[in-house]
Amino acid sequence: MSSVLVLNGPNLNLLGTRQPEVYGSVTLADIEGLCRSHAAQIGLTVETMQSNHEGALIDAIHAARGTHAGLVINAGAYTHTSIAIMDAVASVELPTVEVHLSNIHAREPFRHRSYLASVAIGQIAGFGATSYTLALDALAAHLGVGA
Ligand code: CA2
Repeated sequence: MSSVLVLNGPNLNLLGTRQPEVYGSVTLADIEGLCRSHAAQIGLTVETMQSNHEGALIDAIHAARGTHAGLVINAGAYTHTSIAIMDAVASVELPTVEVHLSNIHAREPFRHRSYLASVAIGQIAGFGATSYTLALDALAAHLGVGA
């Protein structure tokens, strides 16, 4: 069965504890559980990882090569700043879906730029936790899993 790495970046460990008006009330554990159960329904397995550290995220992306068939990444604020994460995604040559809970294009201008977008197969933003299940669906379709 194809395995997907679901990576979450800085501050996403705080989900459900602060700013519910922006990010909703679901916790990261809720999202990871949702990803696991949805993946099982569509013929994928999921591994999850969260870090507040850019280098740790890059190490996880490098380690995904040869282990996972694709990536789902919410890089948090690193989305808008990190050429290093963009380069890591490009280097592993794994199909990657960029996800965001909020609609980054309807927020402050500095959130409109995504360095990841140019190396991802696509971006899903604005659907809360559902962004993640939509990303898994898109990756499954791209991989031809469950077709
Ligand atoms: O909408 C998203 O998923 C974001 O990636 C979330 C990032 C933000 O910097 C991006 O522009 C869009 C921030 C995650 C911070 O999460 C928090 C959760 C609860 C309390 C505080 C921060």
